Amino acid sequence: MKFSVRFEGVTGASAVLLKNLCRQPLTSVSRDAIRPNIIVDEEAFSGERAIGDKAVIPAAVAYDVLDTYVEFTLSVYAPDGSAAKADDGTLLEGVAADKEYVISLTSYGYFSLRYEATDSSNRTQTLNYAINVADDVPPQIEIDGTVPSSARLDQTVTLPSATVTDNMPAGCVLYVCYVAPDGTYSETVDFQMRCTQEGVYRVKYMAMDDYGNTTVLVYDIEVN
Ligand SMILES: [Ca+2]
Ligand SMILES: [Ca+2]
Repeated sequence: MKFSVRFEGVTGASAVLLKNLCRQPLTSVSRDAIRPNIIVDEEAFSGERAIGDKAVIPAAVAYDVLDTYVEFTLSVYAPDGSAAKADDGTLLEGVAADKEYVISLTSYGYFSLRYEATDSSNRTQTLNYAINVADDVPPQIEIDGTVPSSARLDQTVTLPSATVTDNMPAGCVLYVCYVAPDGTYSETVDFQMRCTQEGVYRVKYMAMDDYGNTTVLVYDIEVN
């Protein structure tokens, strides 16, 4: 390696100390202790995607100051953890990362990308990214029985339980709450509600998934 530097207007005794070159400290240590550098266009992975979209994974670059040999690979995993396939049929596990790939986002959740660059001293740099395929499907609620339409004053009503299903069931929650005739809001405990006022109680079964998609079923119970 050869380069020249020229300074102007310098007077007196001066010296130039070169300490660092492309993140590689210049020391008397002869071994290569610095991991390779990876350059990825991160913008390519930003934002939320819709199911069925195609994602372009641009070609990335890895370099190492002291090493012309860098093994540079990419692995892409679908939300279920399996290795993703590019549209051209390539199984994206440990493939060359300096190539562009296109994948079809056919499942909800996070596709994880892992870049790994290793130099010949076996020093590895890893970068992880994710492509987020937003869930836009609200959960479904199935009531396990029938919500009564009337109750007596001072009765404790046991509401039927409910089953929630969703395309991404992990993280789904179900709330069962009720609004008394005077507007007081309460959450049921073990599906039980106490009817202490005359009038119409409004019962709400509300299911929400991890992405905030919500389904609400509303029932009225007349208390007298
Ligand atoms: Ca190195
Ligand atoms: Ca959902």
